Amino acid sequence: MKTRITELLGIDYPIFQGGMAWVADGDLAGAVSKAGGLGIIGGGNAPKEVVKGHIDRVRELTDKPFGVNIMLLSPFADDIVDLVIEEKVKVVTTGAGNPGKYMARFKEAGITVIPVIPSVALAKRMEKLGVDALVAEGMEAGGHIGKLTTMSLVRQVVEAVSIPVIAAGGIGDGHGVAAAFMLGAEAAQVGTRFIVAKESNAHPNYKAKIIGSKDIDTVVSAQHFGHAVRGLKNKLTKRFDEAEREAFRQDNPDVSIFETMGAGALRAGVVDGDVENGAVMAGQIAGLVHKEETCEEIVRDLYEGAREVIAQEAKRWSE
Ligand code: TUI
Repeated sequence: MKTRITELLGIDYPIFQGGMAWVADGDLAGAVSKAGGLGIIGGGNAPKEVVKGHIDRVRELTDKPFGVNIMLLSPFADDIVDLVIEEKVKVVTTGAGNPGKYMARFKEAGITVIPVIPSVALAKRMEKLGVDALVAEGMEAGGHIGKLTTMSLVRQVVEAVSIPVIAAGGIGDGHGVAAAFMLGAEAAQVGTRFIVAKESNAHPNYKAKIIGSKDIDTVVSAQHFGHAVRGLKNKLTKRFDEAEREAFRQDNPDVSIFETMGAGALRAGVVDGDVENGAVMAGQIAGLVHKEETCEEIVRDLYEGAREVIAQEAKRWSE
């Protein structure tokens, strides 16, 4: 099957693996790309040398296309932009901001640019800037999120732009992928399910917490004073909730707490496996993620699952 996205990128399946900070390293991205999806290295807050190591690792694992996600709030964002150009990375996704100031350099380098956007306004601005496609990410997603749900956002973005759209947020199996296509998306991005992949180096405690979670176990922290972030409930999110309630009571709240409380928390959760005091980012679909599987099994299940659902429904609707 072909979409503008599979054609643009030269991938076998219309499946992206989200570029998750600390989780999406060379091993994970390489395994997803090898399986025929688009593996994406999560730049996160990592310095250039670390991301370079991930790029080298993907290239050891496969010759297939892969991407790098540049997290625009990172102090190293400029360096990662230099790196993807030096390394001739073909695909870049961006998150947590507007990549406008880098566009001329990306285009000059022939890079396919795919910003993640949380609203129609930003989608239109990005299309005018000349980006190649958009990931429309709903607030079901884990990590830093906007305000709209995937259902509402994807449909409105597809209607508002002519470039292809990849749906993200709340997609964890073939049904979700099929739903994304029903909204007009031409690929789906999946994060949470890949955290528990066999090739994922996320700490076993983190994987176990996702596998053991149910639909209502995620919360959004720092919604009102910092950057809204979705993750599994734990001691850290309780402390965030308390700080937020306290900040609401004050006329001039000290919001720096929301930056300091986050610093290092993601590493603690993902790498050290401190799933109580660390950040355990995950999307609302975590309750659907039941077991550890290889990236090949996950990509295949997402694709074949969607095929089956779409074929069944096509039959039903044509009768
Ligand atoms: O970026 C993500 N997810 C993330 S980034 C991240 S690291 C982090 N940790 C704590 C606080 C902040 C970041 C963890 N998860 N997803 C893509 C995404 N991009 N979601 C929302 C956005 C976004 C938000 C605002 C994109 C553009 C934007 O533009 C604002 C503007 O400048 O107009």
